[in-house]
Amino acid sequence: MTYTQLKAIYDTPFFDLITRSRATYLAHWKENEVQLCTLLSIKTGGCSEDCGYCAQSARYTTGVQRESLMTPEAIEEVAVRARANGSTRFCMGAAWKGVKSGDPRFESVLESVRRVAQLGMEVCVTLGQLGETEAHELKKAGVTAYNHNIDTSPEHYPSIVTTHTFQDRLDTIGHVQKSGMSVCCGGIIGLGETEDDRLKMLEVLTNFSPAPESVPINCLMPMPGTPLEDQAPVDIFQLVRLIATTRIALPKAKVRLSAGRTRLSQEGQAMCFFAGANSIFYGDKLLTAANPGKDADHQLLAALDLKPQMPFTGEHSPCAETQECGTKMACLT
Ligand code: SAM
Ligand code: DTB
Ligand code: SF4
Repeated sequence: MTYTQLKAIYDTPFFDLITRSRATYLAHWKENEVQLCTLLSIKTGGCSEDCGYCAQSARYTTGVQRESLMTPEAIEEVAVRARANGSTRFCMGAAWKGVKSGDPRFESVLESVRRVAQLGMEVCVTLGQLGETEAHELKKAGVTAYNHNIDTSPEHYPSIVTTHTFQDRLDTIGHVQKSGMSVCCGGIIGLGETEDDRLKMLEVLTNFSPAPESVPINCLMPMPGTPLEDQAPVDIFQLVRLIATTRIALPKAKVRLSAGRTRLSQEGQAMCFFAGANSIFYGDKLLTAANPGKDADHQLLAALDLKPQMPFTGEHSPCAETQECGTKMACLT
């Protein structure tokens, strides 16, 4: 789609826009089902890059403690718990510029992927830049989707990051597409960009071939010590408009209401789900930033009659804590 087409959708009167996006959602998705994804930072902090929003960049003093790469055993343990708690997607993130085939750390990530892939969840990784070889190795190990966000418009990108380019991001996405892994790609709003920048970002996403499998929409978590620490929260109606426009433009993509939910009201999140968001990160931590805890999400989804997406394999397993099952929220407790 072109920017002009997207702008026409985005500028539709608010209630007409969300009515249309809800209809698009209903035509393509199981009604009222939300995918729960667990995020795990498998290597934290000390990153060479200067992304202005990120607490893990070594260039800023943010209070994030550097941690070395987790072992496959430790990662597998967390993944097993995530599955028991109802997650159907497990996403492993690493704070580094990129990965190289043959590097022992990359070999260790491949082993972690092989283990998680056997648990019957979607396996997602976000490891920064990669080439064709690395993409094929990840696909072979069992990765379903590679998360690599374009984050903002091509025009705004250089004001946020200077250590790599927007084109570098697109090149990695090209290698992921070639390997057969799905692309999970979205962005962040609240970086000081305009609403037009957001639509220009969406224009790039809608022109991917194949279309992205999922689109994370992050609202900036302003991390102390980063250049963007003082950014104001995003206007909720602008967020809902963007989600609705994304749902209409990419009807088959999972639209993930990602970082920043701790700064949204429950009513705001409800509007995002109505407008077509159908996936969230679940658990009290994102990579380093806060996320609403399990209890808050349990309560929110129950209040909205939203059901977590059922696991893909085997029986609906009883909740790890209560060993009860049978209600729509049992596995979330
Ligand atoms: N290093 C890899 C990369 O840059 O692709 C993977 C990890 S990186 C932390 C993954 C994504 O998290 C970023 O592209 C960005 O969209 C999101 N992110 C990072 N810090 C954020 C923040 N403070 N608020 C919202 N989203 C953030
Ligand atoms: C994405 O788009 N959002 C997630 C996931 N992909 C890797 C990361 C959000 C990070 C929020 C900031 C933090 O936790 O440090
Ligand atoms: Fe590094 Fe990724 Fe953070 Fe940028 S977003 S500083 S590449 S971890």
